[in-house]
Amino acid sequence: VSALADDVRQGHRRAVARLITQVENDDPAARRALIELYPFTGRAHVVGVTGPPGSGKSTLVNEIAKALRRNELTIGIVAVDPSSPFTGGALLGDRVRMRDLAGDSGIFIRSMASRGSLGGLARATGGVVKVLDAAGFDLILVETVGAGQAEVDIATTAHTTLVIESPGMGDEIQTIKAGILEIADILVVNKADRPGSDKAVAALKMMLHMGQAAAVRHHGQVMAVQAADGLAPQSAGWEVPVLATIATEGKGTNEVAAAVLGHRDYLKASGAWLEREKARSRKEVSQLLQGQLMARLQAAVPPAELEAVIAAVARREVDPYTAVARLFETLAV
Ligand SMILES: Nc1nc2c(ncn2[C@@H]2O[C@H](COP(=O)(O)OP(=O)(O)OP(=O)(O)O)[C@@H](O)[C@H]2O)c(=O)[nH]1
Ligand SMILES: [Mg+2]
Repeated sequence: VSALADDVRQGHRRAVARLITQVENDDPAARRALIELYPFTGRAHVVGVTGPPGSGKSTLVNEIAKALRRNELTIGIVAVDPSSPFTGGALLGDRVRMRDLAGDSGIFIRSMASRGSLGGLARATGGVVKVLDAAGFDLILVETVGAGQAEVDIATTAHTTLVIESPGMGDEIQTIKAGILEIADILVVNKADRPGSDKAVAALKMMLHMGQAAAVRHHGQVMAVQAADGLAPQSAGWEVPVLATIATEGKGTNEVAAAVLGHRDYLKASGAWLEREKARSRKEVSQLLQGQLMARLQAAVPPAELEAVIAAVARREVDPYTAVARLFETLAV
């Protein structure tokens, strides 16, 4: 076992920080360390926190972490910033906000900025979570801005997914997507000090109960819209709680922390924990396979040749099925 992996296992903060940097940079040394560390992962409770920009995710993560520290749990925090125009300056903001947690050896905070694609960021996030898991942190909070694929990705990485909404922001129409309700294990309406939060809580509860898949919020009003029925419940035996918080005042945040721990107990007792581990592993293995297959294809077929095949398909000289079958023969897998 390499010295770095060993130091990470013993929870040495500098080693943890160093390996995380290597993971972010996609350093080959990081892969070796993750291979060594993998047997020591799988213990941490991974909690994804997602929701629209500015809904209060970071403030809430800060408060949940504080509440869980009072239960003697050690906490890793990963803030993923997709560098969208909405979140410019979020990294600095997060650092300032989380300063009151700094200096606590039971907490490790890391902000990640995306340099490459969202896909690259998701892969790096998975690696960072493994590092913190192997380092012995009991619970890892991962904040991602709710932007399409990212929120779905986090739901696959996490055991527990928190979706944070905030009541009627301005005049724009906000939609609560069906996907959001499907991935949420715990729903939080933050900024309960603002008007419209009671309505938002009531609407979300109603949507959960009726299996309705979409709502439109307009001018602070919440209207449920009937969508395709037959929406599968998130998981049998777990009733998704809808909680109201004022994160800036620490109100309702103990209840959110309790719900997170309650969901962990539910997952362990019902066997759903293992199911989620399997779903995550399935996704990870298939992504790695796809990556390797693409790399092999690119090595075997020069780009110009691939372009020629694509052009031939476009000209109807060959059908795409036959073209791909021939490409695979070149691969000889
Ligand atoms: N009124 C009110 N403001 C809040 C509350 N929670 C957070 N805020 C404020 O909302 C703003 C955004 O909070 P953040 O915690 O940065 O939100 P976020 O979802 O992490 O934002 P991004 O990471 O940029 O998407 C900040 O100015 C917070 O102080 C709340 O409960 N009530
Ligand atoms: Mg944030």
